[in-house]
Amino acid sequence: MNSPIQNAARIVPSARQLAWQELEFYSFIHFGVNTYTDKEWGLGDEDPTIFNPVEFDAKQWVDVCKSAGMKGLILTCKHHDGFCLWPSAFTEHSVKNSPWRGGNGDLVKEVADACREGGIRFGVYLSPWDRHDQRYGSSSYNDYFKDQLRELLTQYGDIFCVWFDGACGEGPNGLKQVYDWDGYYEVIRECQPNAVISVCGPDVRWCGNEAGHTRESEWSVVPAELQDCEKIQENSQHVDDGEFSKRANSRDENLGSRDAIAGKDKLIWYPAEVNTSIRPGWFYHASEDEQVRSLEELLNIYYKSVGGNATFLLNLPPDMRGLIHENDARRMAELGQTIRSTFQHNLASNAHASATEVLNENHAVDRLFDGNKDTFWCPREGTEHASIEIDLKEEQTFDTIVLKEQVLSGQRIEKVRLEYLDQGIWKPLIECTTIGYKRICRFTPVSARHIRLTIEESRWFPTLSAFEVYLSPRSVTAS
Ligand code: FUL
Repeated sequence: MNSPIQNAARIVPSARQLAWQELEFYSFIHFGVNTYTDKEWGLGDEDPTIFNPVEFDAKQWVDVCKSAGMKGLILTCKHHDGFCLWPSAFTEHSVKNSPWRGGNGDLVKEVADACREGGIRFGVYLSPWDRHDQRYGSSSYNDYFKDQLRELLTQYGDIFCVWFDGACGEGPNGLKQVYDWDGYYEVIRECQPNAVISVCGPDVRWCGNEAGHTRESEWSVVPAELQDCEKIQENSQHVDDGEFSKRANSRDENLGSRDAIAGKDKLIWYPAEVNTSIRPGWFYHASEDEQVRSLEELLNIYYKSVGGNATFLLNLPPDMRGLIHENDARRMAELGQTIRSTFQHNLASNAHASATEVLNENHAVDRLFDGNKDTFWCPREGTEHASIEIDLKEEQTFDTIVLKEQVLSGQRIEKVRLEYLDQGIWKPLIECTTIGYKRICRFTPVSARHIRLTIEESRWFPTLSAFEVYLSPRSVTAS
């Protein structure tokens, strides 16, 4: 019989979860009537004629995303105000009654096409909370919502993600809606089986805050109860019936440790996404033009999310022209430039290594350096501790080490220690906890030829598919 920990170690991602995780970094685009009213939440009574992005250029959005190294884009096709960025056949409250493109435009299509042409993935945000539609609060609203999902999921090519927010406030008639989540999921699985359903969905977990904070130990294997829609906002307009407070909640700090999973009936693969905005608001406000997050802040969030076994969903709100503002665009280009130059040259690509134990030839330790995500080193089943000595073949200066588990086999590593050899003495470099899909370890630059990785705790037996060593440009400039 397997132990509970062994069972946890055997839980693996679905193909759609793995494909999503590999995107690592992608954008959120909040755009709609709020862009023109300077609001964060529209009331639903906005006149569609206010929507007129005269300089709208989907290619500019995609180019900005690509300059930062993003591999996807998620568009707010409909936010809480109910205004649709595509000419839905099921409502008049959409671009078709705006002056934009003479009422003949389809913004979702232009963005989806630009993503495809630019080689990035396209995803949709569709707010279940609708402050405009009169059907809200009745079962016919659920039908309306499913009809809209079908439109979005059948007319715009491949969709990588459907992003659901749990907001459930009152509609124009003062009623609240009982959402038919299972019915929504069915439509998505039917129309876009490869798309992940995020946040209020079964595939991708909300990290628990909108500020860009990440956990030190991010587990993708967590109690199944987290899968329930539990994005409860502090705002009084959102419902919190207290039901969720008794159970594991995506805001909890400790979700996947041995303690956190002990005694839980069912565990699942449910990886985290970190979502935040480049500015204080989700929608564009001219008053925030000087509050674009600094390069330092964004890099930090990037390293802690993408480099902390999560993905990074960064919101870039286009302005009234329909363009991503110059300040945001400039910051994205700087961010991309820094990330690209940091990870350009892996100083361990020709390294040699030895491990305390190797399962067999297929899992030899040189698998760490072959650049192939599907090959991996591992010791024998049941070996929870191991250490690997890496010889870079010559002394190198570095400040960043990337570690990757082979998550197709599960997430198992709980604690590792990195050291470097300095004149015959092993000196501490850094310690960290979980690794999962990717852990980016950063430290003050050191010069060394030998590095030692000690896996101090793991579940069942660890796997590692990559060990990469880099020097970031900041350290180059500083030295
Ligand atoms: C929240 C919404 O209420 C915000 O307006 C925004 O869309 C954010 C991503 O999710 O719940």
